Amino acid sequence: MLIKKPDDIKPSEITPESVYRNRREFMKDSSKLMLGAAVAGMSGMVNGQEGDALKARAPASLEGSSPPSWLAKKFTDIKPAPDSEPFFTGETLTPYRDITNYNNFYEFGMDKDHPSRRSDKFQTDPWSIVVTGEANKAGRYNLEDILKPLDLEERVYRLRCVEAWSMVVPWIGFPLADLLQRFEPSSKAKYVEFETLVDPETMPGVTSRFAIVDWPYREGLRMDEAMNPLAFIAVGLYGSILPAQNGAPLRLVVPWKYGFKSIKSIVRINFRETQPLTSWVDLQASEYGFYANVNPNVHHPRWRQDKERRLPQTLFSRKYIDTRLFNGYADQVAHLYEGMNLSVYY
Ligand SMILES: Nc1nc2c(c(=O)[nH]1)N[C@H]1C(S)=C(S)[C@@H](COP(=O)(O)O)O[C@H]1N2
Ligand SMILES: [Mo]
Repeated sequence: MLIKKPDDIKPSEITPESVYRNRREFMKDSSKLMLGAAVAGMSGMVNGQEGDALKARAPASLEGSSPPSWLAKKFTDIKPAPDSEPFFTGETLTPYRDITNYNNFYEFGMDKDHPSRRSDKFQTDPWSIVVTGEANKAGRYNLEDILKPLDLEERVYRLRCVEAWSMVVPWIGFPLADLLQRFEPSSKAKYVEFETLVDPETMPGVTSRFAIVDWPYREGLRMDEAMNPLAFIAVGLYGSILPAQNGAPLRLVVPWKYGFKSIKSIVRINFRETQPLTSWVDLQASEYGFYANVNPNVHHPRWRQDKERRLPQTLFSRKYIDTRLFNGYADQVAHLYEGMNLSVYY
């Protein structure tokens, strides 16, 4: 066992990464002992004290405003990612600091550090989602009811932004399909559309005269894409709840598509018969498509897409790696695009 006792751990050593690694080792060991049975209270057992473990993993921006207790409780029982692709990658995890300070979330501003610096007023409790369109169970659902029947699991995915940087993120959440099926989409539902909250009081980017998006931020998927087991809704990362800047309280994660498809802070889900007009297509259809599949052979009109800069980076070292078709998830998703010309449907 690689788990240290609390007395051996200096406070400076308790980083989100160290807690996460210890917990992961623990989960692996326990699952062997318990023959794969779900292990309750893992985070608590790492440090011996559940409260401390949660605090150690909580992002700085959430200090003082703890998550609602029903949500914190869900985080004590997370099914670990398996040790193999596609729900896990052995690539080095991008540090917590980079994942939570280098963000695109234009509702808070256009610079990479705006979302982390300007989101302290953002409120995620209470939160509800309105479900509309081609579904038998349309209506308004509050977050607790949405999450109640779902078990949280971990997915370690690559995230590739259309701007040609990438990260490896240990998300916590559940398959998108498990959520959508509960709303009983009808046979007319060919697409699903998502919308982000617009709150001028807490999101300085939405009233900025530099804003380029026609709010609300909108994204969408074809229904068969949405039902693919890789498509995920994240409510946390590195074992703790999502910080505002990463799309709290819940955001989409579509790892084979450019990052802009992974819409944050969702307040509306709309099932439709026709393809929705998404924010980036609306903004510049010649540069950004509805499909937005990661593709090293189809370049952006203004830059190439066959390499990417893997974070973290320092001023002195930048790591460039080859970009892979469908971001390395071709085995899982290539069949969705059979017979389609990917330079036309970019
Ligand atoms: N609502 C909303 N969702 C969004 C964005 C945004 O500006 N607003 N940016 C997108 C882009 S371009 C990327 S690359 C990812 C970044 O996610 P991260 O900040 O968690 O890494 O979020 C996506 N989701
Ligand atoms: Mo992006």
